Amino acid sequence: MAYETIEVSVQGHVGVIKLDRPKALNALCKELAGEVAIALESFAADDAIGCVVLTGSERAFAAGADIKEMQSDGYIDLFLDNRFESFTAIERFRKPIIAAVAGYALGGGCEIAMMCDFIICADNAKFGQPEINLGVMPGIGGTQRLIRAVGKSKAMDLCLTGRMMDAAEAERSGLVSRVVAPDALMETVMEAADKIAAQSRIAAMMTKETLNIAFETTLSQGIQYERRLFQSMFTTHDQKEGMSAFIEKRKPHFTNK
Ligand code: DAK
Repeated sequence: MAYETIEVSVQGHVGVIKLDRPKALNALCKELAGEVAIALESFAADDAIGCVVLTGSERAFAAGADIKEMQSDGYIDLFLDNRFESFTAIERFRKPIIAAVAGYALGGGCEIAMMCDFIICADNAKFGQPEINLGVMPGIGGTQRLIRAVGKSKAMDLCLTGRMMDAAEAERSGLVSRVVAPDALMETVMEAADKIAAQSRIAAMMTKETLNIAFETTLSQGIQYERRLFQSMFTTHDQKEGMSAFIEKRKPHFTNK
């Protein structure tokens, strides 16, 4: 498939999606949203892929939704094409997905980074939900995900003032898992992605699913869910292989069975 707004590649067992609209700082347009969903669909169907990385350029992960594309739209335009619904492909993606963020991750850019399982960023990263400066508000889950990630006070501060926060503040507040130098970003992220892709696919996918369920359930329901999935893992070859390999002092060879 020839993509216009993203670059898609495979490195080992890792699928990489690079947002690629440099002249607009990777602003998210309708075409880009559709292409990201198509790329994710193909990685979901590809048994060789164990982890995906979503990234942008060194200057911008994505500076938000494309303001020029939507400025003249009305309610009916957004309603009829259900604008950006296709980004839910990121939250529905069942294999692990990491956001590698350098530069601006603003508005919709911050929102799609937060849809990923975790964010590793460069020390030049700037996060924010500046929609209020445009007379609107976050609309791809930003209000809901940011408050869960960083708590009420900082989420309110960011969404109501529209200010940006730097990488150090993002790490302090728990939005990102690690901050590295810009030229070390992809190496660090690919190392994490390779590690994840080499795990038992079943264990990785069940672990992701179980962590995510914490946002949807009570503590006791979540713990029960975890216990049941944990027990179910003892039906897999990968559990036998992982534990045998430990006892035999060798590396496990997982077969995703
Ligand atoms: N959209 C379109 N073009 C953008 C853009 C954007 N979000 N951000 C930057 N660009 C373009 C600029 O217009 C400029 O283009 P030219 O003038 O060269 O043609 C080029 O990228 C370089 O930008 P700057 O010249 O402004 O570069 P600076 O380094 O001076 O500033 C900046 C970088 C990131 C601080 C600045 O560009 C900026 O403030 N950008 C806008 C950030 C922003 O407000 N983001 C939030 C967008 S609103 C929806 C749900 C959600 C949404 C929409 C719909 N539905 C459910 C329907 C989401 C909304 C948003 O994300």
